[in-house]
Amino acid sequence: MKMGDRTLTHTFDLKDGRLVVAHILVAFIALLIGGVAGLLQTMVKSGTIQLPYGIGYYELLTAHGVLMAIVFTTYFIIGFLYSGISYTLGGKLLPIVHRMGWAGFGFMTAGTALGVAMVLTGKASVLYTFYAPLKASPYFYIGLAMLVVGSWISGWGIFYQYKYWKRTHPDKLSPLFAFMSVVTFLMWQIATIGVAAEVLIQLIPWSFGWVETINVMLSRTLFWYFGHPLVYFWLMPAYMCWYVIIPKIIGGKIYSDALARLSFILLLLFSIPVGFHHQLMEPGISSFWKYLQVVLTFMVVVPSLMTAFSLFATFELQGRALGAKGLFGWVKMLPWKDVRFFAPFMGMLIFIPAGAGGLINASNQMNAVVHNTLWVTGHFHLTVATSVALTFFGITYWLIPAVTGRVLTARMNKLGIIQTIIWCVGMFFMSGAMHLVGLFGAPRRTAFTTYEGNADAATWMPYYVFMAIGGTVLFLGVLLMVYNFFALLRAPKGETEYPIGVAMESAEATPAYLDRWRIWITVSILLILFAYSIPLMDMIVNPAPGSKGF
Ligand code: HAS
Ligand code: HEM
Ligand code: CU
Repeated sequence: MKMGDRTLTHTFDLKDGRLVVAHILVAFIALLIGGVAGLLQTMVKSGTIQLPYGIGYYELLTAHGVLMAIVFTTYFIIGFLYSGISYTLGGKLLPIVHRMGWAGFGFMTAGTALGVAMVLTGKASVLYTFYAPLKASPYFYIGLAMLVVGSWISGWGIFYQYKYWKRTHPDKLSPLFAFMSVVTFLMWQIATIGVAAEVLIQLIPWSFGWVETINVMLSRTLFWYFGHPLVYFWLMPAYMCWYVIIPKIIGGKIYSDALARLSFILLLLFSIPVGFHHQLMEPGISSFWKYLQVVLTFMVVVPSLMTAFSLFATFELQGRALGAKGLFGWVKMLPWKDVRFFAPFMGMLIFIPAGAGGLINASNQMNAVVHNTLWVTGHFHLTVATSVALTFFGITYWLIPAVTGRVLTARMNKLGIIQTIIWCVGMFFMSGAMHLVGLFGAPRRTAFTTYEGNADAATWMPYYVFMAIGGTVLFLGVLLMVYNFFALLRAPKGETEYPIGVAMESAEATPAYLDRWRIWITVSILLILFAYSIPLMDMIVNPAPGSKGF
């Protein structure tokens, strides 16, 4: 069959399926090991246990952050996006793209193995944010660089398949899933330049001892130039599921293809020039540039509000089409017993308080209250560890069967529902306690301490206990999810649909300018230059005294 001839109801190419499964497999192994570390952290913090064999708390915390926030997410994302690219852009990957997918996987996996080995042997206890002056073995940074290069190769594969499809379908609107994948990886491509520069120019020479000191301010700034878009790199694939997959699963339609594309373009434009909202409490950046980036931060909230709006619209219209009455009657019509809907939906619901917390963080004065407290840890266990993670879990239940030629059984569906509930309950306790105790000033990134009997610190203890209870429940959730993944790999053979939604309006309703990549890339780069050029130059030309490593 010629590529491009297939309609959107074909079965999945099983050879591409193996590439997808390889990525998801690594993701769930990372989730398992990261989950063990997370559980131990809550135990240590509450004084329940002490770490054996001289394992340091920061070794553990680095392993947790790296495995969860970098390895679990990146592998899942690439696996998911490759599956959708294969399915929607011609029904299978071009041979060269298939090879690029495996090459990216190989690079990333070699880099991950090296980096994680350094962390687990205590040679890289520098936390998942790894900026100076904390110093790791150079091999940790080399591992990171390989991970990033591997992700680039995979991203280029996506661009290649997209370009080929456009060339062979000159007058057609590209599939929404593919469009969104391209935006996600364009954003990733631009954002990772910052971290690549930090690792190659600063961290590697310094950790090898070729230079004695390092410009800490610059290293933090380059990191956060990358670090904020990193969180959107996690979020955008979850949004892809919400926009493209969920409407199909509930039997409805995508509210607006044009709105979905516009929100992704806005994410591309505004998710990068905002890193300073992680550095609001730092000296060395003048208040004007902080202010500017906070304004841009509030701009990047707009596409999330657009997303909330169009999801509500899809749900309500579908509910009413099924005969729902009254203001909220449509809520009852949603397929609550289908884990493919239920898990991502709980992610959406929890994204409301999660995002609200983000708005609090981004407000300068309130940032002074919450910065470096457990409040922030609470914030991102709702965003990435719940909204994003639950959406990824929800995807797994149809993705694995679809790409391996199997079916989701009623029993697995039920286990999935149970897993989702466990996760929400565990996170309610853990993240809830983190938010509260953070407001009382309890710092993040600390092991157990009584602060020499300090009376205020003593009042934090009960919250730490709730964190440990929540952490234990969550760990059960991790175990069940990993079990579910392996069980799905051995589910009964059969056919599972790859659920791609269709839009309510016709393709002509999507304006062509949304596809003008050159314009969007140019605007994105201009915004970045605007927000970063002067403060960066200032850091390079007038550096603070260089720092040795710690
Ligand atoms: Fe954040 C720190 C600000 C979103 C992750 N964030 C972090 C860190 C992480 C993280 C990992 O300005 C810590 C980094 C570290 O280790 O130091 N964040 C924001 C803002 C947003 C935001 C303004 N963050 C995220 C997302 C993340 C994430 C998404 C991961 C996936 N964050 C900050 C700031 C800091 C920060 C400061 C630094 C703090 C400090 O001092 O260190 C916004 O993008 C949020 C916008 C979202 C909304 C919600 C829209 C709601 C939707 C759901 C619709 C639901 C439906 C269902 C339809 C406004 C889309 C309803 C149906 C019914 C029936 C009810
Ligand atoms: C940090 C527990 C799942 C990402 C932490 C901390 C705890 C914790 C207690 C804070 C430690 C401190 O500041 O001293 C858990 C438990 C989990 C879990 C029990 C489930 C079993 C996840 C998931 C993700 C995640 C699924 C992301 C996908 C992070 C990150 C940090 C963190 C990025 C920050 C590390 C740092 O400050 O360097 N986790 N977590 N966690 N967690 Fe989790
Ligand atoms: Cu941010």
